[in-house]
Amino acid sequence: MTTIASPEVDQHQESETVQGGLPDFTTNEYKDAYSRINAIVIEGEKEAYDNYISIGGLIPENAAELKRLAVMEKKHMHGFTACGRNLGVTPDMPFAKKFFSRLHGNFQKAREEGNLTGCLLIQAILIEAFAISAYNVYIRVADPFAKKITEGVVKDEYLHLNYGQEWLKENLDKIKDALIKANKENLPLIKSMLDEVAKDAEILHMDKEELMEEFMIAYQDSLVEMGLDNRQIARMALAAVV
Ligand code: PL3
Ligand code: FE2
Ligand code: FE2
Repeated sequence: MTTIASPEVDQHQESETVQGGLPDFTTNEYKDAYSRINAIVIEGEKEAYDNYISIGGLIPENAAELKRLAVMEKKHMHGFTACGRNLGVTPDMPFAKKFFSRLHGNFQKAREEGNLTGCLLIQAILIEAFAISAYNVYIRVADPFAKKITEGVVKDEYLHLNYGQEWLKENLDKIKDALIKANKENLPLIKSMLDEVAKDAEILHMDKEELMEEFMIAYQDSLVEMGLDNRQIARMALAAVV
């Protein structure tokens, strides 16, 4: 009776993950994980559409531009729907709705309060940075069909992040306190969403550390661009761990 796993097998599996080898897209395990991840992305793009339309209601003079961003999100949603269909996967939409529910609730609350800073931080900074990190990592391990679609999508997500960043930058003096408060309430949600998706992401050969790194790069870059100093950025980032 053998009780110890063969070291050769372990090594082989590990090197596949570390080197980011492509997974087998046809296994039940892959498809099961993909049914949740694909749903998250579809739901995220759908909510992003709604959120940019809502933000347009709060900045009427930018409503046309925000409508253009929203339309891109709808296109992303259709693209990712095609990715699931291409693999023969049915997205688990109820799971995805629940996955976004707390963040969605905070966005609705900010919107009702006319808290534009909160709305932009949630959608244009946190959700977009989350999407950018996930899509950049996914592109390296996606099937060829999804890779092509995701490459097109991620370019748009930088535009969306940039939109929010520029508005927050222009208004920074007035909104800094509201920004810090909204960050404290919402960055921890992003962290727990990342924790929640990590196991399924691993099956897609997406590494959690890499996702966190990519997120922090996009998030911190945007805070630098807004004009926050190192100490303020460190404080804001630490809201994820306390
Ligand atoms: C706004 O433009 C997009 C909002 C989507 C948020 C997505 C979060 C992604 C999470 C997890 C990993 C997925 C990767 C791959 C894609 C099929
Ligand atoms: Fe998008
Ligand atoms: Fe976006």
